[in-house]
Amino acid sequence: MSVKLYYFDARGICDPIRMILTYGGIEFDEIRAPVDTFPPNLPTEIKSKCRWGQVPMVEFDGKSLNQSLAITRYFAKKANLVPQDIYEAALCDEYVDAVRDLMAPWYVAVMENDEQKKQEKIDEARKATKTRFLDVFESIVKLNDGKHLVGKSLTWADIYLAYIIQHFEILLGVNIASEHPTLKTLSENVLNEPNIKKWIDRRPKTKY
Ligand SMILES: N[C@@H](CCC(=O)N[C@@H](CS)C(=O)NCC(=O)O)C(=O)O
Repeated sequence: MSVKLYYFDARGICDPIRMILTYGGIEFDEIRAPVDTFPPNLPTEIKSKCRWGQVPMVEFDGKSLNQSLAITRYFAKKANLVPQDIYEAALCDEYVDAVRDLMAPWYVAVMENDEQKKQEKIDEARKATKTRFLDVFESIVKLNDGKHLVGKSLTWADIYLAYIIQHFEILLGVNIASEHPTLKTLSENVLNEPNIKKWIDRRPKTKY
């Protein structure tokens, strides 16, 4: 399988795809558009290839796939990171959707350029996400096996959550799971999984 992955020169919503491809031993080539502004502009030659005018997009076997979660889930299936049981698979979908909802207030802080206001936005994001998302995720993992969100082995939902915790730590210098020891451990375990670590060690060091 030869995979061509289009995105910006950034981690963004694409790095979980790269982590899962590496975890699954699926080789991929990347087309990385430059990030000169934030938010960045997608060059027309890439935009025109994408069904919805946005990246990430992948091409393989003469086909293309768009929308980050569809792509992430597709390669997660290939890499055996989606449970066979359809309820457990749907729980993974639910948790990934919740991680995406959790991201919104943190991105407000990322977009703020004034340092004092950024700190206020970080505090607001902490308040907005603590009880609604992070406490809930913490108790889901505790009530499960203490190590995973779903079942007893790694799924793409664990990878998504761990990735987002790390992403905002890099972007904002804050550990969004600092008050959630179980999530902190889950995240460290996922990011230290040897094949996932392989990607983290080799990925370009980008701001976003
Ligand atoms: N729902 C889409 C959102 C994709 C998206 O927002 N892509 C941004 C980069 S993170 C993009 O292509 N921006 C350039 C543009 O819209 O021209 C997904 O999850 O893939």
